[in-house]
Amino acid sequence: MQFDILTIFPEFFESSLKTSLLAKALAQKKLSVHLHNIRDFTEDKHHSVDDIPYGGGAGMVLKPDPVIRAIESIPKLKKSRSILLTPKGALLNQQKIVDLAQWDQLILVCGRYEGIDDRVRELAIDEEISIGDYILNGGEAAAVVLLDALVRLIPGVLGNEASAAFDSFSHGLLEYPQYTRPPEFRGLEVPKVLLSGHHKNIEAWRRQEMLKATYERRPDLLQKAVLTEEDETFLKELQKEKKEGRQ
Ligand code: 6GU
Repeated sequence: MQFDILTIFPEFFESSLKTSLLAKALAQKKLSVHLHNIRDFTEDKHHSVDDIPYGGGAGMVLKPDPVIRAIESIPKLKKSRSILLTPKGALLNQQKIVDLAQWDQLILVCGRYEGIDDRVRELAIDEEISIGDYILNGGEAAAVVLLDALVRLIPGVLGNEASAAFDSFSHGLLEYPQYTRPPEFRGLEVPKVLLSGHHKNIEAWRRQEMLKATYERRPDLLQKAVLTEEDETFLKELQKEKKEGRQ
């Protein structure tokens, strides 16, 4: 998978690309990332990437010409998609990450300042993505989020191929709690079942913990989760306990 990232702060990406799974995927050539500095595509004397907004108002707007020139300079692979990172975009979720993993090339345009001249979107953008309902100073942090989530889905990048498929959100439930040694820490014990070696019981306990966590923290996720009859029975019990607890 190839990423072409358009930004006025290419240095923003340095530490992420040198770290952990992203570094490993780059070294294994399972991933390539090309950083394009929008400022390199300016043609005026001062290399300005922004200008004041027509109609007035605070802040600066990214000029269309350097951004469009930067996009046009990138050699396109067959399955290529251009994405503008903006708080106006569709909210990112794991399903979108899975969909994006099908492309050979993602061109990520990082917005900055108060915005980007809207003609860039009209001329050169296939879709717009936001990573949440809050405002970042620019799309760079969002681009790192996209990269980080996508690299987990590239075959052969995760040590354990199974883990991406069993992540939270892949099955629509939050994860069960994890423990490692020691068995007792500051008076808190690891749940006995996990030390039992009884795989069936461990599996059942983990499933119930996933259901509990999701019920308590993100009940909205339960609508879409794939649940067994046993799961439904357990959830009804939880509901009953909660009601009785309130009385
Ligand atoms: Cl993609 N960009 C900016 N500037 N702010 C955001 C965002 C993106 N997603 C959430 N907030």
